[in-house]
Amino acid sequence: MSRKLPYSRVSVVGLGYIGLPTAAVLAAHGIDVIGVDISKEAVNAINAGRIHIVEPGLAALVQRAVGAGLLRAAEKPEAAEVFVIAVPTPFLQDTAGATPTPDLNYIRAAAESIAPVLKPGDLVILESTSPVGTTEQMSQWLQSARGDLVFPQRDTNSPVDIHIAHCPERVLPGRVLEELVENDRIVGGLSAACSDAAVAFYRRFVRGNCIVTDARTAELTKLTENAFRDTNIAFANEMALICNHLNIDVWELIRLANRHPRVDILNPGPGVGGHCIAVDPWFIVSSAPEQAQLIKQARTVNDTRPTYIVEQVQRVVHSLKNPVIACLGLAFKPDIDDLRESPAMQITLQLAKTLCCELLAVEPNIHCLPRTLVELAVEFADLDSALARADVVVILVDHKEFLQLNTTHFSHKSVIDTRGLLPRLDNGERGEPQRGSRGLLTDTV
Ligand code: SAJ
Repeated sequence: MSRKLPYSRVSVVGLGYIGLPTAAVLAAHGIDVIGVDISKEAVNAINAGRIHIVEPGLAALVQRAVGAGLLRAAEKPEAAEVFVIAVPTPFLQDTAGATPTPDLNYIRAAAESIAPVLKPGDLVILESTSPVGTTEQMSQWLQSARGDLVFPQRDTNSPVDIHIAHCPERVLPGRVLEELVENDRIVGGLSAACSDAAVAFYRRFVRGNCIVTDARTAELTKLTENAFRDTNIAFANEMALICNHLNIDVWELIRLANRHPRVDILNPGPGVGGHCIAVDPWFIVSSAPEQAQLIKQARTVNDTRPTYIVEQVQRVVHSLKNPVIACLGLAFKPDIDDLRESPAMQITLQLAKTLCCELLAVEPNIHCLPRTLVELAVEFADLDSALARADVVVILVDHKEFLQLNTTHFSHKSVIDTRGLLPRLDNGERGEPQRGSRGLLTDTV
């Protein structure tokens, strides 16, 4: 007689860039999944087998899962054995200059929405990136909503009705489906039994290791990973500033320094975008403001980068008569459609507001421009026509379409290359950035 596998019915709360791929991967492993989202449009799209975000391979996976009857979306939670919470944790900045603080309202709303359908034996996993202490806080919110059930509290191993763990998502947009399965998982239960329950769940679809710790350490681990990357990008961006001041090619400098066996400098760019690396370090700063000096300074270096790029473009434009400017890329990184917290968007917006010239925007991953740009008379252009018309080209994202160009496409134009794309074209490098390949045009930043 076949034995039912543990956790065969899972609810994923929040069907965004993490929740939807997670739901689809679970369904692909034969698990019955109910996805929950407050957006009616997202729910309707998913139930029709379509997706509302761009992620390689996801459309086909969702279509198959919905077709097989293993994935269904709803606006309200239903009973399940596991609840995976994958809702946003943005930050709030009350006044300019103040340290941003985490906004836990989405987590609270998600917890309160699942509370009525919880039953003894269920497992609740918080995957949203969270400041230290959030998982305990979530357990308290659940306890307040369901006085009839026993939820775990910090540092106690007494029997509970519901198991709770924090298992931060750590997947890279653009490689989500692969990383969801292959990456190691940090599993931080509120007790040893909570961790065991969460490990049993992840083992159903994760090929990487499941490494157990407590919830607070799991929370800080995720924040640390993103703060580490932010600080390293800030170092590269600061080197770009120093090189510009000393008239040295930063790409060549980094390529040379990286030949040292213990040096691995990241790439400078137009700033750090997305809703993770530009946000999560603030969760550390707000919880330990006196101690987190370097992390805070790195945030400032990266946050000031878009303004610096705008100033570079303005300098070039002011020496020309009625130039046409083309901004290549609006997304926060290559080959995705995500414009949230994108420095490329921020730069294009600032240019549109401050320059009185024709401004073209090229973004191969979207179908139309965001309204904010349309209202400022920015024109949505395809790559060929933008390159044919532009006098000034601002390279903001190294999308695969731009890597297919060659340097002759840019001849007789002023180019502000924030991604070190031109040297890669000249060397015939179409893939990942070769850190620090030599810059060619004098107008590049
Ligand atoms: N960037 C640079 N220079 C670089 C690398 C990146 O300027 O050398 C910029 C990118 O252009 C982008 C930003 O940084 O604007 C962030 O991009 P990313 O690719 O570094 O990271 P994310 O935000 O897409 O995903 C990160 C990942 N974290 C780490 O690599 C430590 C991912 O594993 C996390 O799951 C994700 O944050 C998240 O959800 O927290």
